[in-house]
Amino acid sequence: MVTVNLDQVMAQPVNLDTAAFPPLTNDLYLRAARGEPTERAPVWCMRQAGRYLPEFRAIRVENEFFKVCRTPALATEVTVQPIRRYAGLLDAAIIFSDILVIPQAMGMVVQMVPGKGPHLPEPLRSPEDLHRLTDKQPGYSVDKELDYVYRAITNTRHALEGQVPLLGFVGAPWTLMAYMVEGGGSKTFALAKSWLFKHPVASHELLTRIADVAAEFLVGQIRAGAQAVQVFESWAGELGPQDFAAFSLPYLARIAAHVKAKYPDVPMTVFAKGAHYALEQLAADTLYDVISLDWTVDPAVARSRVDAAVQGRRTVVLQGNLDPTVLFGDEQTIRERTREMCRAFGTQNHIANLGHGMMPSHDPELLRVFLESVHEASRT
Ligand code: 1CP
Repeated sequence: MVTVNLDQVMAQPVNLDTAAFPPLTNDLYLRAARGEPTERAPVWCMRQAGRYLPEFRAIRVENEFFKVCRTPALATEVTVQPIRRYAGLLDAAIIFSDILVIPQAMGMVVQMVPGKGPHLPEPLRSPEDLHRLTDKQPGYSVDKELDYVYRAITNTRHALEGQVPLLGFVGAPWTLMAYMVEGGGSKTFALAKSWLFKHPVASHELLTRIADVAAEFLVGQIRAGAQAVQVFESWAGELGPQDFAAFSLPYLARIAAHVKAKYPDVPMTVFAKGAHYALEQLAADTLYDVISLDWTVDPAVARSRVDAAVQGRRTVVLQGNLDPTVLFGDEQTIRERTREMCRAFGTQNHIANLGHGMMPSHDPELLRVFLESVHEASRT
């Protein structure tokens, strides 16, 4: 039985004090992300706060998606829900928000359509539409537009009571451009990709502007209390190597350079889903501490390619990468596949995760099996 007392959630006092956060009692994720030795691999899951959890759905019944994002008490509650349910098993929390808060903060209308996902009713149809974006208007402030995310982060840091670190995140420029041009998800990305070839100059302008908003936003999230950050390039795999090198990699690198100049010690992760061909460039040509892998990449192969690319100049940590659909299998299969995954990564310089996010039809108790299996399998 799931009971969520909304009145009680809303009655929680909001704490926006960034000067004194509770001390962190589990720093496994942060140590692993910095390439320090760990007694086992930390574990968390992309989309761990979400629709597969009945306690999340109970909140959503009465609250529109972006209202949850904009109300610190609600965003905090859904961020903490998986930490509470899987007590002692998760090693990080990720702030409840969405990658599409950036297009919104640049003046676009974004709706979350139940059962369908994001819908942008007035997409960018041609380069002239760039004038509609607000980020170059006088007095524009990323921090003002996205202050509600900062408030949610600060409040959540207090509510977590130091149990696990809190991650911030942004969508990467190409992925956000794809939504802004397509007006939503897409099977072929024909509109967004045609921009790259028809309007390369305008595409680069748009990607640069998104990258600069994203970088500022990550800096603000860290200032508000995020202890590590992840950049989601979910549609990297729609680009081949040549176009990834031109339209994704430089902007991923730009974001990391900007954030690292201000916060060199805050771990940064890049998840370029489908860009297996670019592992060497991500390792050698960007400042991300952690490269997150989808399940199509063999962990041992990834490890050796990344090590060869950096040649001992720095440690690159790998995150991932169990196929999320393995969680549709039985317990024994999940245990075996998780053990094999942990063995393939080795016990060090690895953050265990799925190769992509949790899905609405996943059974929460089978996620528990995955988390327990990582704890058992990755102990040194
Ligand atoms: O009705 C609902 O409640 C909407 C479901 C939902 C949720 C729970 C959406 C709509 N977004 C989120 C939260 C979310 N999105 C988080 C929160 C924290 C967590 O991970 O637990 C995060 C990190 C995201 C990031 C996100 N949103 C990505 C990148 C990660 C990925 O999965 O590749 C992407 C691509 C989105 C877009 C988006 N938002 C929502 C949906 C259903 C989608 C995908 C739609 C599509 O396939 O185009």
